[in-house]
Amino acid sequence: MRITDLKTTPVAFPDPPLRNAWGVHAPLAFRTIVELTTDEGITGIAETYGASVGSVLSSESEPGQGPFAAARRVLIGMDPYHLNRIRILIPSPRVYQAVEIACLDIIGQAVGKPICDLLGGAVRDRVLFAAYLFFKYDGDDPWGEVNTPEAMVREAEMFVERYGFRTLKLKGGVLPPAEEVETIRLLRERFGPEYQLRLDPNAIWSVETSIRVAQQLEPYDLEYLEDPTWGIAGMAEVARRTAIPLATNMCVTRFEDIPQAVRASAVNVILGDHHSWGGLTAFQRLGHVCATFSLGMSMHSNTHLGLSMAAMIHAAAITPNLITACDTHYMWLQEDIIVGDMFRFEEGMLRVPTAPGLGVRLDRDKLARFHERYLKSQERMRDDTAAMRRRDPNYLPLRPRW
Ligand code: GKR
Ligand code: MG
Repeated sequence: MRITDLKTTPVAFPDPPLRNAWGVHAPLAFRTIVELTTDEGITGIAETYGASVGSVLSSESEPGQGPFAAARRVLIGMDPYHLNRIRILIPSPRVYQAVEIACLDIIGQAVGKPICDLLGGAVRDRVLFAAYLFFKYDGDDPWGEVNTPEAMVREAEMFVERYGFRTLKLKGGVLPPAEEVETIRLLRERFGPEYQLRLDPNAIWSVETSIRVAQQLEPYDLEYLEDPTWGIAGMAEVARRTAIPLATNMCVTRFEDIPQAVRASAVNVILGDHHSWGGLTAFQRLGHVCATFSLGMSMHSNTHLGLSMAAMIHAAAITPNLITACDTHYMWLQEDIIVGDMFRFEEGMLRVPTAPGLGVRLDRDKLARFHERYLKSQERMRDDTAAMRRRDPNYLPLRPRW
C-alpha cells in the first residue's frame, strides 16, 4: 500500500467563553483535520491543532508552505505501515502525531481492527474522564455565567448529574487565590471523599503564593495541584513545601524535560498529550517512562473535536498505568464533525471504540460547514489574551499575577 496524498482542512466551531490564566476562550475554536489517501482507496483521518498559540501550523494557510506541506512531500509514495521511517522523516512531534494516527487509521481499516489493537490492545474497555470545570462569562451556550465559588459548585453539580463524573478538575488562575481556595472548600463540602478534586492555575502564581495556597489547600485532600508555578525549579521548591502531589503539563512537555524534573523531584504526575508528545506510540512510551520513575500519569487536553476524542480514548486504553481520570474539553462541545451521535459520558467514562481504525468517520457535510465557518471567520488562531482584551482593553496577562 502507498500513500497518494495528504490533505489538511482547517475548521472552526463555537467555544464558550471559558476563562483561564491567559484570558478567555474566543467565540470560535480552531482545529485542523488531516486526511491521508492511499492507492488502495483507504483514507486515514486525524485531528490536530488549529493555528493556535504555540502551534507549528501557523504558516499552513500559505499553499505549499508550512510543516504539513513538507510532510506531504515526504509521505507521497511511502507505505503507511513504515511508521518508524516516517517518524524520522517528520521530526516535529505535532505534525508526526497526526500522520501516525491517520496511518494507524488506514492500517486498522485494512486489517479490520481498532487502533488500540494495533498497539498491543486495550487494557480497559472504558476510559475515565474528569469534569473540566471553568469559570466563565455568560455566552451563547446553556451554562450561563460562572464567576463565583458558589456558581462553580452549581456547574460541577450539573456535570456530575448529567455525566456521572467522579473527578473534578478546576481550571484556576482566574479569581484571586483565596477565592479559588474557597471554591475548592465548597466543592469538597458538596462532594464527598469518593470524588477526586484537582486545581490547575496554569503557573500564574509565584513560588511564595503557591506554597501559601498549597498549605491552605491541604485540608481538602486534592488528588493533585497542577502547575501552580512556572518551571522545574519553581515547582521543585513548591514540592518541598507541600504534601499535595504536584502535576504538570507545562514544565515537562517533552521527553528531554524528564531527567531534570526527576532529579529535582519537581513533580509527581505528568500529563501526557498525544498531540504534543508525538502520537499514540509516544504517549505509550511516556507511560513506560512514568512507570520507571514511579511518576503518576494523567492526560492533558485542549479544545478539540471527536477525532481527537477517539484518539485520546485509544491512548488511555493502551497505557496500563494511566489509572487516574483523563482531561478532556469535550463536555463543552455542542456539535461534532463525526458521523452519528457525539461521544456520551456514562459514569464519567467513554467506551473504547471497537470499529476498525480510529473508530469514527468524518461527516462530510459537517466538515464542509465547519470549514466554511473557518473561511468566514475574521480570526485564524486562538488568542485567549486578545479575546480578553476585547472585553477589557486594560487587561494584562501578568505572570506571575499573584
Ligand atoms: O482550555 O483554557 C484552556 C486550558 O487552560 C488549556 O489551554 C490548558 O492547556 O487545559 C490545559 C491545561 O491543563 O493546562
Ligand atoms: Mg494543566
